[in-house]
Amino acid sequence: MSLALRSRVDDGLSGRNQGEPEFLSAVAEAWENIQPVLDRHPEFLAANILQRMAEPERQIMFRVPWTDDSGAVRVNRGFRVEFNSALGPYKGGLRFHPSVNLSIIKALAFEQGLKNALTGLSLGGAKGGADFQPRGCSDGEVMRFCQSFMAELFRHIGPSTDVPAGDIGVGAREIGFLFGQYKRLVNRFEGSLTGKGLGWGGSQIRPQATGYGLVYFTAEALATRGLSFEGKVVALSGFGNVGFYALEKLNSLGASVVTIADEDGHIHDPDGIRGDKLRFVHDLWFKRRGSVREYAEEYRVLYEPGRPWAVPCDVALPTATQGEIDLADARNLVDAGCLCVAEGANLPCSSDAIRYLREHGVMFAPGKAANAGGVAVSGLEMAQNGSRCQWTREEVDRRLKETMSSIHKLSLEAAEAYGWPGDYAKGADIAAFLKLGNAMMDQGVV
Ligand code: 2IT
Repeated sequence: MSLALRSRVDDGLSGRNQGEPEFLSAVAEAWENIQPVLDRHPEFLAANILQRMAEPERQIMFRVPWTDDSGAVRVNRGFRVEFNSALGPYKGGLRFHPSVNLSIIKALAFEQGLKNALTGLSLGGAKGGADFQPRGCSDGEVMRFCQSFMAELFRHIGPSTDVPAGDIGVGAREIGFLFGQYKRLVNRFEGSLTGKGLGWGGSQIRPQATGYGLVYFTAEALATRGLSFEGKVVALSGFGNVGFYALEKLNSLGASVVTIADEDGHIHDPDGIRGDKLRFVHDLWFKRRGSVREYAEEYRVLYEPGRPWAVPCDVALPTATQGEIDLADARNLVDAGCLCVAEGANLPCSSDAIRYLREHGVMFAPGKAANAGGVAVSGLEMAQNGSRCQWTREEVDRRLKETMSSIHKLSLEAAEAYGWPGDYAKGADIAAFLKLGNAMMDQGVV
């Protein structure tokens, strides 16, 4: 970003948010992308929309004490950043992972506000979580942690106030424990969380939504170049809540997924992860939280430490976490012949990686557009809870597909209208900013 531009949009941002590199970089990236809007609509600058949009409406941090199985008292730090409510109740996931800190949660909450704007549903932006590692804990420990976490969070959330969901480290088990404690504390059965079990207020397709949506979005992007997933080779990283269901959908569309990865390394299976292997991968993650090394041992394929991005592929789908594709990885992807990168995770690609991919003609789909399927189906879960009904699988899948298609169209049209044809990153930020910015303008100085 140029110096003149920086001073135009920064307005003390870095000074007020020291020690928060993830947050500053998420905002800088978005502000750079929306420059053409500011040139055409100086009223946003006059109303100081940028400074207001980069300041969370409320940030909650709290102590989460719990007792482990040995009787020792442990303490974690809980967060909920309620970023923007101009479009609806605060909405966004909870992440339990040792890397969680205020900077990451603010970055994710800021992104979530823009993402949610793209869904066209009435959803504000938020994110939360704790620096807690559920992996390696017993069910009892996870339950006691969730109950303690909710003992504080419950006073801040509600179906029309703030509706958390899952994210990394928060799946069906954790949502169950959190919901049980919430209901006990408020004495009301209501939709204050999404990702609930199908038998108690959950929606069809919610577990699959982010992965399926990612594939639907990417298929639309490929179609703009006359391509489809049929016969394409796909490199995938995380194989959990997002990656596994993407894997499933990709197989059904005739693609061949040749890699999966975890924090330590990746496997390369040139025959594709299909048939029985899919069940193995399912159990590896959802039952055992095991290492991909086990896959390599079971099917006698290559295991290597490090990321999977140097493997020859047509499409790369980072589905693990933030910061998993840097400039060196982007170079590897270009050299490996990759033609499209779509973010299933939030903020997996660094700014210089994104620039490099774009400069080398690789289609790039940003997470706030490509992975919005999860929160979109959360929005549908809220609608079903509000009317005390449950839609069929086909109905939810149809709406998910429609939503991804509409986000794709919105992003492309905004990119075209503001002078960046085909640039999904700029298009998504511009479309989201216009939706959120205009709502804030209409609602006055609040
Ligand atoms: O990053 C995300 O969009 C999510 N973790 C889902 C949020 C939600 O409220 O469903």
